Parts: sequence; C-alpha cells; structure tokens
Amino acid sequence: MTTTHDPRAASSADELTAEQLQERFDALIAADQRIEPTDWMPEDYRRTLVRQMSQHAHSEIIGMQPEGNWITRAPSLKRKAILMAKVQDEAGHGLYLYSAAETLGTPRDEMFEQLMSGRAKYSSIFNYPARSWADMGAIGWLVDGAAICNQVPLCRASYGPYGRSMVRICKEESFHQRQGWEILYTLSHGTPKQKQMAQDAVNRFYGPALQMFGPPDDQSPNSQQSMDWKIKRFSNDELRQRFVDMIVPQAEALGLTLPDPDLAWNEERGHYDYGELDWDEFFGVIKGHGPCNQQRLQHRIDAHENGEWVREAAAEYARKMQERAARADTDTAPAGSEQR
Ligand code: BYC
Repeated sequence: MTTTHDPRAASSADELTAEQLQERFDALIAADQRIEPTDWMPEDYRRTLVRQMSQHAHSEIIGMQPEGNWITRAPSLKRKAILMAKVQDEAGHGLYLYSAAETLGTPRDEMFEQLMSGRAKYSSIFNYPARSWADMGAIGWLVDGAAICNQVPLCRASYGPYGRSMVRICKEESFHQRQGWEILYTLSHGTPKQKQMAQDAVNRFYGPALQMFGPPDDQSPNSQQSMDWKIKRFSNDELRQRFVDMIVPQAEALGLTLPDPDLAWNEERGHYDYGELDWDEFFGVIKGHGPCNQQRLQHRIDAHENGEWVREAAAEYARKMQERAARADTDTAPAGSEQR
C-alpha cells in the first residue's frame, strides 16, 4: 500500500499501468512535490513546459537587443559596465532556460529553429524600440519589475529544473530592476530635459510592460490548465494587478507619473484600478506586427549565422577531447582486460 507522503515510493515506473502513472503524477502535484526529468509525465504537461520555457528562453535572448543597442552609447564608463553586466546576465538566463527545457527531450537546435523561423513566440515587450538612454531606466524598472512579479511564483513551478533555474534568475532580475530605478531617479532629479526624457520613456513602456503578463484571464487559453498543474501559480490578471499595486508608489517616489487617467486607489478592493489596455495592439505584436518584430528576428538570425564557426570549433574540440579521453582509457586498462 502506498503512503500519501511519497507518491514515488509505490514501485518503479515500468511496473505501473498508464492509469497508475497518471495517478502518481497527480499525487505528486497535489502534494506540491516536484516533477523531475526522469518522472513519467503527461505529454500535454511536457508540451506546455517546453512551450513556456522555450518562449521564456527566447525572450531573454531577444531581450538582449534593445539594451545591447545602448552599450556603446552609455553616458559613463560605470553605466556602460553595469549595462554590459546586465545584458550578459540575460544571456545566462537564456542558457539556463534552454538547458532546463532540454531536460524535457527537445534539443536546443529545435528550439532555435522554432524561434528563427518565426514559429515560436517571445515576449511582446521586446518588439518596441529603445529610443533614448532613459529607456534603459524604464526597461529596468518596468520590464524587469514585471518580470520579477511574474517569475517569483515560477520559482515554485512544479517542474524541478524550471523552478530551480528561476531562483537565480530572480535574484539577478532584482539587481536589474534596481539599476533601472536608479537611472530613472537620476534623470528625474536632473535637468528639466532629463526629467522629460525619463517621463517619456515611462509613458512609452508602461502599457507594453503591463501586457507582458499576457492576455486578460478570459482570453488566456493556457492559464487554467497551467495553474492546475502548478506551473503557473497565479493568473495573468492577478499578477498584473500585483504589479500595478507595486509600481504606483514607486512612481511617486521617482517623481514621475504613470500614463493612465483611470489609475485610482479602490478602497473596497484594496487595489489600484487601472484603465483598459490596448489588446488589439498586443495581439498584433504577438502575431509579428509590432514595430521591431522583423528587425529583432533578423538580428538573431544574423548572429546565429555569424556564430556558425564558433559552434563548429566547439564541436570539434569536444570530439577531440572525447577521442583523447578514450585513448587514455585504453592506455590505462589493465593487461588482458576487454578493449572498448
Ligand atoms: N508576449 O494562454 P496565455 C525578461 C502568448 S524576459 C508574447 O495566457 P500562458 C527580460 C502565449 O504564449 C521574461 N506572447 O499563455 C529579458 C500564448 O501563445 P501560445 C519573459 C504572449 O503561457 C531581457 C498566448 O499568448 N517572461 O524578463 O499561460 C531584458 C495566450 O496566452 C505574451 C516569461 O517568458 C507576451 N507577453 O501565459 C529584460 C515568463 N503573453 O504559446 C527582461 C514565463 C501571452 O499558446 N512565461 N503570450 O502560442 C509565462 O509566465 C507565461 O507563458 C505568460 C503567458 C504569462 C507569458
């Protein structure tokens, strides 16, 4: 008889029927335990994870572009060093996430191919241009701020490798948000022209940052199932509300305003009300019609093609190392032992 404390204790997976495997999976989810790569899982759970995790990885990699664009134009050496470190962190986040997604059996090349052929999505926010230095502040404060709200609950995602990769990512995102805040604070307390630059950046990024959380709950086909599987812990609208509640006092502290005339504290709900977002624009952007979709994708394709020689060299190096290790193995094998 199986105890309810350890649903894995029953017997090895190959002794169980399909029904028992499903029961064991359900019991692990119900007990808030993690699903690991070697566990049986329903195909739809696997597919949902690959979809979300690869989209997340692509977002980190494409998300390097708007900021990478400002590294050479950062206003000081210190700002440049900080921005470079942030963009490198994003490359790292993409790599952890691709590695975590690979544990589900989808090779990285396949995920790259889906991105470059335009079949895979990445976050809508990165299809907007970064027009001024102040945009580095708005991206850090609003975009990384939204990412933190969305991603902290993902540290508890039911799939082990995803949840664990999110822990470090969230720590780094907190630093990113602080650097964005600090850029905006400096500009907002500078000359009137600098303050205007900061306000203009916030005006442009506010709506798209709120849209990062995804469509409204009644138009979100994946949310309910993902929440039942404990991949997502909160709905898109719940997280969006949490974000709005967080940034309103922060905007006041920055001395900047948020571009929404309907933003108002609702005593009854204990939350800020906010105006309707432009969902036609959002769906247009995720279908590929945002201001920078083509440019972002082409840049990624060019970078991938230009990196061909690096991949070839790395593969050749790995082959040589393997050959050398195999030779060393043979050389040290005891006399008379079987040659491999
Ligand atoms: N953009 O049923 P729904 C970062 C798609 S990068 C584009 O609600 P779900 C950073 C959605 O994929 C952080 N597409 O979906 C990097 C679905 O389409 P498919 C990126 C979106 O999965 C550099 C359809 O709309 N964060 O922080 O339940 C510099 C219906 O949506 C978007 C993540 O990736 C969107 N905004 O929920 C700075 C977080 N929203 O796949 C910062 C992980 C929705 O059915 N992902 N769609 O064709 C998630 O938490 C969830 O996947 C989402 C969407 C909340 C985004």
